[in-house]
Amino acid sequence: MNNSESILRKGVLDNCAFCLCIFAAVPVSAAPAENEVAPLNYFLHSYGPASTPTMHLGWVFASLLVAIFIIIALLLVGAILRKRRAEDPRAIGREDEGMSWIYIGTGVSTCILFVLAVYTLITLNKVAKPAHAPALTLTVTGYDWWWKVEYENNDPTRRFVTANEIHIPVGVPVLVKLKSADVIHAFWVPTLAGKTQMIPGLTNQQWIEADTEGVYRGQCTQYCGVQHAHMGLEVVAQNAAEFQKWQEAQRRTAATHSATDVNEGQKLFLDRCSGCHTIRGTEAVGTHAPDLTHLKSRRLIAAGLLTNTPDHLVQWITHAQDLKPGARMPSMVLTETEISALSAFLSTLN
Ligand code: HEC
Ligand SMILES: [Cu+2]
Repeated sequence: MNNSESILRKGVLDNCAFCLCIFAAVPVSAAPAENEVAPLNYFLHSYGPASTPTMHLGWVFASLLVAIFIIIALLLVGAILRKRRAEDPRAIGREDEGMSWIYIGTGVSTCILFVLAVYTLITLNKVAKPAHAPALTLTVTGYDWWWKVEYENNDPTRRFVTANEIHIPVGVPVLVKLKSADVIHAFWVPTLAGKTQMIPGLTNQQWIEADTEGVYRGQCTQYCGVQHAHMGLEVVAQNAAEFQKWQEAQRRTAATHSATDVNEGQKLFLDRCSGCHTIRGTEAVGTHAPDLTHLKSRRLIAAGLLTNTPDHLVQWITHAQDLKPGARMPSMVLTETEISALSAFLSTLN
């Protein structure tokens, strides 16, 4: 089994683990430590005010439904075990016998459903808007199968673009405008907020806020094609100083270097990759693939599929179609010398 196969298998296993976790839903009380990924199976936990009311609602619904299930199961078992009084000629029942139980049951269910409906509306209202005005606005656009992330600013020179990794400062609401470049996707970072659809031609919005520093995993939740399962993202919540530092670094264009192999790599990139990818500060201005200006600063590549190591980068570039079949990037055919020149160039994209 070659390396790319083993990586792929791990991805498949991750997905199975995710499905199992949905049903396991084990309560975990600790907040994720800094730089620890809060996995998707934390969706019954909340690390921010946009998701806390929804999480409470979820727990109330789940507890109530489990209680109702148990009560009904017990009643059913009771009814099955109950001995029929054979000597009673009315044992089978008159037509109207037991109707009062139907009235009581319907009445109780109606009251419970009414209370839940009111509680749901109150919750919806609570999460509709943040308590104070958002400190930051982002536009996230869904593509088959990755996320473009644009940081807005009144000053156009301070705007910048990145992909698949969203950084936010802790403790402040962030407005996220949601668009799609192709089909319907849905943005979901379960520990921070509910799901919102990304619909072509429409701009939806939602807000997210993290109470504690950490990395929160997100996922597309609207089936959008063959690689839907590998359309993940990460939200990295940082303290204000670190976030500012990150933002300043992202605003810079790519640094130029004079080493020969780096130059060779850059030429190769312009020839082979710039039709799709942008590297700000170079002539690469492609718009249908992730912006790679600060590729090295990201934790993961290919929308959460692989960790961002030099080895994985080479495997991705040469075997994209084995690792993520159907992805909108071809497996690039490159010689050993081309690979090392390209790697040298990519390693400068801090
Ligand atoms: C036909 C368009 C196209 C070409 C040509 C192309 N790419 Fe890509 N590339 C993409 C798309 C689309 C993605 C996103 C794939 C996904 O995650 O589903 C991508 C993803 C990547 C990523 C991962 C970025 C991230 O942050 O997730 C890297 C690195 C990358 N490409 C490097 C290259 C290099 C180097 C070349 C040239 C040798 C190249 N690409 C050529 C379209 C292209
Ligand atoms: Cu999807």
